[in-house]
Amino acid sequence: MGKRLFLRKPLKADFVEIDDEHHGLKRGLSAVQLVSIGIGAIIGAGIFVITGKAAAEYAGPAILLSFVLASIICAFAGLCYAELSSLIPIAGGSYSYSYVALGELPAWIIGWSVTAQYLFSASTVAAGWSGYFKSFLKDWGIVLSDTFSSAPFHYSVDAGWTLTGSIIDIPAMLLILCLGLLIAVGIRAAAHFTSAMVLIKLATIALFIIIGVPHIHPENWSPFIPENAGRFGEFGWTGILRGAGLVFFAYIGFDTVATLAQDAKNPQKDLPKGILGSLGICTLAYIVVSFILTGVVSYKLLNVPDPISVALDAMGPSYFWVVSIVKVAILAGLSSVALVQLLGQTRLFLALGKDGLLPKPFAELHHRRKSPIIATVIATIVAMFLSGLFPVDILGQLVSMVTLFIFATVCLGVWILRHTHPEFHRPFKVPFVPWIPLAGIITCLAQMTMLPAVTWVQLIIWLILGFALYFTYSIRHSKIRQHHDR
Ligand code: ALA
Repeated sequence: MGKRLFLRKPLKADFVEIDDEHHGLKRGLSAVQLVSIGIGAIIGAGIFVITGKAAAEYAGPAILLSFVLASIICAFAGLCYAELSSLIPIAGGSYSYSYVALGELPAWIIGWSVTAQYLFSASTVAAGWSGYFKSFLKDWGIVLSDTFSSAPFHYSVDAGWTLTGSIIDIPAMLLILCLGLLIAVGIRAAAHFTSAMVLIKLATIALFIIIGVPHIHPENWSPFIPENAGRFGEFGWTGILRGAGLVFFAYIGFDTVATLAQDAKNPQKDLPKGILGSLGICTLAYIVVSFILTGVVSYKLLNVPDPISVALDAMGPSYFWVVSIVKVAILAGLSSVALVQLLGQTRLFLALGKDGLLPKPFAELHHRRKSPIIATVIATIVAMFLSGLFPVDILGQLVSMVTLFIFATVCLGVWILRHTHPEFHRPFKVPFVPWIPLAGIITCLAQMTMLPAVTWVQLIIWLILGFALYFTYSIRHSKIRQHHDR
């Protein structure tokens, strides 16, 4: 029994499908194109939304150090992703890598965690989108009632879960609904529009920097590292660490570059350039933006869903047009990130359905549109519900938690496969094994311990649900088991 829980997908088998799905993208991607795709997938609610809460509650102006810390963890994990995706070029990302490296049960746990990552991050970004949408409308004299445009629940370490008086966040839900419809009609190409968004996002950031600099009040940076409030994670050095756990969300998406191993012209050289290049550029952008943000307004004012708006509004009415343009660009950028996350979820459901770990309908394609229609409907409904009810920070923290967990497993996978399959051809190899994978595992686990206790509770509940589903359904329908028992 124990052994069968860890049945591995062989690397070369009839039922391991080579991933042709992402070949809608041009083959022969250069390093520059990879960097651009990475930036397109990375920049989103992390910088535009979560930075505010992380600065206001945990790190103060030192939030920029949190960004640096988080980027180092991502660099370790990014290299490990690159090796696995070049070695195991099949659909499903980290779920599939773990199926080959670690076996079925760990793969299910990862697949289930990636489900949380995608669904919750699509919802996080949608909730962030709603904040900017309201702020944009307000500039034009249209005030949406909070009752129907923000989450009914709020969580803080001091007060625990409280009711906000709102009922539901309808704009966030509508955004998810529209994206779900786009995916349902088979508009996979829409995902590629993320790379087109790169210029818009970078231009937005550049504009924010240019108009922000003259409005900096250096006294807002003092003290740069606010004194610890007497509790772990509330300012001081532990606050920087906890802030890093939160803003880690801002870097999610670079793993997309790693999944393009088959499309890169020269994976050995270009993948690390793509991953580290996009991470490097985003780190720089994040540092400068957070520096200016906390310089223009006091970090204490940033605990809102649209912190960039707070800074822009503080610059005065003469910037009205620029402010409106920046807000529209942020709305467009956030929509594209949410789209990619939701799309990723439908693909993952498809992979889990094909492997028999989720019911068959998850793997069914619409006869004409060839898109996984049931998977799309389910993912859309769940994400709508999450984005309508929960606040950005709670959703974002859970996403950071599960992503760190996934990254640690990916790093472990590299190490294990070097031992079990040293003979396989690896178009890209992580240097200094086992040190880099080990550093990845340790830093991810350390970062997980920095996140608030409530996030651990959520992770544990999510994993218990996953185990329950596995032992009641998946174990009896798994394709690989049926293949093995034949
Ligand atoms: N990194 C992405 C964002 O910040 C998920 O929205």
